[in-house]
Amino acid sequence: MPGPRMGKPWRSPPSTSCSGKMWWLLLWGVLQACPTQGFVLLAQQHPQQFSSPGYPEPYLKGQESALDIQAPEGFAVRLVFQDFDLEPSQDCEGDSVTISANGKDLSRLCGQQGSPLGSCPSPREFVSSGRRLHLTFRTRSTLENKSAHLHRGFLAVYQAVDLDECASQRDFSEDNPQPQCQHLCHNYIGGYFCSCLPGYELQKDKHSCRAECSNRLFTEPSGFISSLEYPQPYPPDLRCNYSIRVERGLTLHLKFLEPFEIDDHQQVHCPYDQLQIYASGKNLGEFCGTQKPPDLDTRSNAVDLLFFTDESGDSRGWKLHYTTEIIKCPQPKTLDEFTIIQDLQPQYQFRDYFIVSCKEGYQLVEGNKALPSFTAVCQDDGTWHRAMPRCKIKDCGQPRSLPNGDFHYTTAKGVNTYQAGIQYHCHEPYYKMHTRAGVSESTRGMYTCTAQGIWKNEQEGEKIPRCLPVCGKPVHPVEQKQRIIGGQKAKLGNFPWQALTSIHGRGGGALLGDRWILTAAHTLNPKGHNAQNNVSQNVFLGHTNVEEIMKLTNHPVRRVIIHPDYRQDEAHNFDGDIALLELENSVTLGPNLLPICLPDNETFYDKGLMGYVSGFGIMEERIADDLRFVRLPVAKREACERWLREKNRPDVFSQNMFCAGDPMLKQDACQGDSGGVFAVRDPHSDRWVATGIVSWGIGCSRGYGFYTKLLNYVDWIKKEMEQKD
Ligand SMILES: *[C@@H]1O[C@H](CO)[C@@H](O)[C@H](O)[C@H]1NC(C)=O
Ligand SMILES: *[C@@H]1O[C@H](CO)[C@@H](O)[C@H](O)[C@H]1NC(C)=O
Ligand SMILES: *[C@@H]1O[C@H](CO)[C@@H](O)[C@H](O)[C@H]1NC(C)=O
Ligand SMILES: *[C@H]1O[C@H](CO)[C@@H](O)[C@H](O)[C@H]1NC(C)=O
Repeated sequence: MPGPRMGKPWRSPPSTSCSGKMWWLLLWGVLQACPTQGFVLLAQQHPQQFSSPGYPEPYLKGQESALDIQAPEGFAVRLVFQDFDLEPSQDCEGDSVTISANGKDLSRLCGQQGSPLGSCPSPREFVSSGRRLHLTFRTRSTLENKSAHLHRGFLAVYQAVDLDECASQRDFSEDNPQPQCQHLCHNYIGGYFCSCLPGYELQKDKHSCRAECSNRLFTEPSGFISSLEYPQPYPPDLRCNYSIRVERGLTLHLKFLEPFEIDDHQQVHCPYDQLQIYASGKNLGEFCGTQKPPDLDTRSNAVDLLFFTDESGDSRGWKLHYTTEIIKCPQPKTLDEFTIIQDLQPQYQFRDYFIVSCKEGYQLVEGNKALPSFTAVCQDDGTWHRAMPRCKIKDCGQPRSLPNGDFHYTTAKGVNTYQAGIQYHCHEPYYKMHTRAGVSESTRGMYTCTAQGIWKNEQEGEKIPRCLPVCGKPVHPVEQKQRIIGGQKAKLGNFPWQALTSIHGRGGGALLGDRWILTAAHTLNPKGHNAQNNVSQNVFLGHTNVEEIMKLTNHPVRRVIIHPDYRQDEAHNFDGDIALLELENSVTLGPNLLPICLPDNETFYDKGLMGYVSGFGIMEERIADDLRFVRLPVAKREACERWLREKNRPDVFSQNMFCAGDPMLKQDACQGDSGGVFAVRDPHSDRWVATGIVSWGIGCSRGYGFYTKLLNYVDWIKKEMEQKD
């Protein structure tokens, strides 16, 4: 830091400082007598001449005059005698020129140039130590008028020359009034300035230096920092703050050198002087004593070293070498064996990143949150911006429950995680799993918890199987060997498809699947009822006793589908006497509630094939309390036609009907049995098949009964049942 200028180069023109009689002879410039103060000559940087009074004529004896030559601030006066001729005398006690500065005589001169007598400046140069030079010219008065000894006096040149103020600094003398620089002095023409040694600051007085270290900044990537005067004792009362600031992403390493010495105390930790180290504002420790701090990787690009000293002590201080390195993040470590760090690097530094994934069947989780992906970036403080996640095994959750079926675990029970296995099965024997051709139920029902966390079947994927009702497989089929005369009470489970309807009076029906009732159209729209009355349809299932069956749920009907061929207004035409009731809810199948199958073969209508007709209809002129059944053979079509002709009936016996019964036997279906089915056991498949619907007859228990031929309507039934409303 440049110091103050102690003087200004003098540039103003020479001027007189008083007025009076001209006394000295000046060859250049103007000089006026100044009786009270004497003369003052202002020196300039170019040389000027002056001479003794009267020069070069001999000077007068007995006179005395004084003259001051003054240089501008920061300059000294240089005086050189060009011609000198004074009367010589012992010690110049006679005539003399005395040069003094600061009140001290520098020289007394007399004699002649080239003469051994006297003390003559030959040629002699005088430079003032300050800015003034005082000159006295004295001649002794004498009685003799010795014109032979006349002397000329002197001619001199004066000028202002630079004063090297710093010379006095180097050559200090007590009587030198020049201000001292405490540390360093720098001279320049016309002045000087002071500066301080590193670590010190020039004070307001511009001369003194004080240790200044409260705000030192280091930005180089490496360097040395030491306490002041190191390894000499550090100054007292320091409040130093050495800050190192390097680029983001770099870490500063500190290495202390020997000697390390800070005033210490045996018991108290660093009570006097201490060195505190902060990295990114975090205290790394306070140090003193003679044990140097360990090498430090600060993991920071901003380090502050605070050094405090008290008023005493003579410890030598400390010195450190700091270096920088790009910051590194700790090697990422997985928290479990299922976590995979992609392309693991041997080292990660600032701005590097890593990606984490999981082994198949595992899911990234952070806390409780599942993550779609994970990336962590190395931050400028050497930490990862995100903590390592975990990999949790994928959980498929509770398997979906299978309507009318169930599942069991093929792996650990209740464990629904990756690779767990379950096996669905349907409630046998009432339900059977729907499978594609050639696929076994166990294959169709096998599900595995996949890596995606979804239960999947190998072929069908997520779709769970369906349990379809098993038709025509009563658990307690009717005994077929018995010979039946007249009607007979059915046992529970003999005809589990049997429905009791209450629409326009009592009727029958049969369960198809687990949601449909097959019945006769005329139970809904009876002949003779001209308008379609808004009547309620009650459907009961699951028992053989009327009272009991009514206690069970009434199955609400969602939809009524009457075959379009049915003609309610044609009293003698029961063609198309078929209808379907779709129940609001599926029923749960069981031993007393099972569907019947539909026919698929004309052979079911072969003459003599025995079938069963069951119903809650009228038996022997009264309403039955229980389900009863009769066993009837399929009759020959021609026989029935003939029988009708004989009776002279106008009734239509269409190809959509068949007849059954035996005029020789007194048994038949009757009113109230309408809608029930003619059930045949198919010996090939061991299934019970509904081949007909109880449709019409002539009286009860007499001759033949007429049935809707179901085989003709199977397509229609299937179509309607598949249709979703
Ligand atoms: C030291 O200097 C740094 C940089 O100027 C500053 O951030 C820090 O606060 C200072 N510490 C103290 C104790 O003054
Ligand atoms: C049948 O009754 C229901 C309410 O029970 C009514 O909303 C509907 O309009 C009636 N339909 C006819 C044709 O009367
Ligand atoms: C009908 O049944 C007979 C005898 O059981 C059989 O030979 C025939 O293939 C069956 N027809 C159909 C279409 O199933
Ligand atoms: C000395 O000489 C000068 C002229 O040279 C003369 O004027 C003066 O009167 C003399 N003085 C004496 C004391 O003789």
